[in-house]
Amino acid sequence: MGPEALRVAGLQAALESHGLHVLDRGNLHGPANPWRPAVDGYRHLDEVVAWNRAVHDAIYAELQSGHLPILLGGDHCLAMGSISAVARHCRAVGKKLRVLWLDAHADFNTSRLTPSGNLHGMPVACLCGFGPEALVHLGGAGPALRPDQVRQIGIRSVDPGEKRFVHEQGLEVYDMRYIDEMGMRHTMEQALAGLDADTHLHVSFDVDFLDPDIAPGVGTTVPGGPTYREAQLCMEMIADTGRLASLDVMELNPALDVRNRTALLAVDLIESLFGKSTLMREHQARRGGS
Ligand code: EXY
Ligand code: MN
Ligand code: MN
Ligand code: MN
Repeated sequence: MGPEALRVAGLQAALESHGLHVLDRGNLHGPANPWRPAVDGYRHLDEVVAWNRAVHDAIYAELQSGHLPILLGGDHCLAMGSISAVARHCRAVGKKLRVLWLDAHADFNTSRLTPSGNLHGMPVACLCGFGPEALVHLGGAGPALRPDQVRQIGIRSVDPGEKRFVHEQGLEVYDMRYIDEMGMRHTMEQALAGLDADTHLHVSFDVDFLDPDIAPGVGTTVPGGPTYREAQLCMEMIADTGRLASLDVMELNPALDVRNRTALLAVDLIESLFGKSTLMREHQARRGGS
């Protein structure tokens, strides 16, 4: 239902209003959610593998056509499919890859560490090589990512074993305490440092990154997230780099939303990610405004 809510909230028209050409490829298809308990530490592994293969193939095809793919979700486990396709594409064209993971959660659990068995708590670990074979090798031999390619922003809910593993693997995490103390501007300057013309920037935006007061339409709300203005600045600073080359918008659940408010906010933020404020600044400059 997440992708449909984003369509109803006007995502395509919003992007087109900024001069972008948008192709809606429709929904991907895969097995239904069986709602079964975990087996060997994973819930619904076969279904998650099938869906991620479909996502991988769709995203890889768009990248090969020279497009900027936007994956609408849906469960954040699907970022395994999109990012493994992005990593495969970067290897093929000789680009560096940087992944910004905007989320309340680190999503760095393994089958041994997970408290739930839910694979949406494990995609970053799987992408870094810590997970079942079928998910680790979605985009070919070897893991899609090294931990030093990832920057996590907005984190405020990490399980105890997961926390130890995040530190052990040296992930660069800008948690809410860091954002509170240093501000979003400094945080984004750090997270975006070192990008150059040869860098493909992928943003994986879990909508639960946002404070639940402004974004109630997600399954796993965690209080104390970025405010509307902090989230806007985050998106605007990403847009200013000019390096955004692929995007996931995940975990939106309209059944938990209030009058599609979270979907409308997500569209607003995606517009900023594609340079809405930059365009407004240029417009003001052309008119001689301040
Ligand atoms: N860390 C918890 C778990 O692994 O079960 C919660 C994960 C929630 C993940 C949400 C989608 O970002
Ligand atoms: Mn989920
Ligand atoms: Mn997530
Ligand atoms: Mn999350």
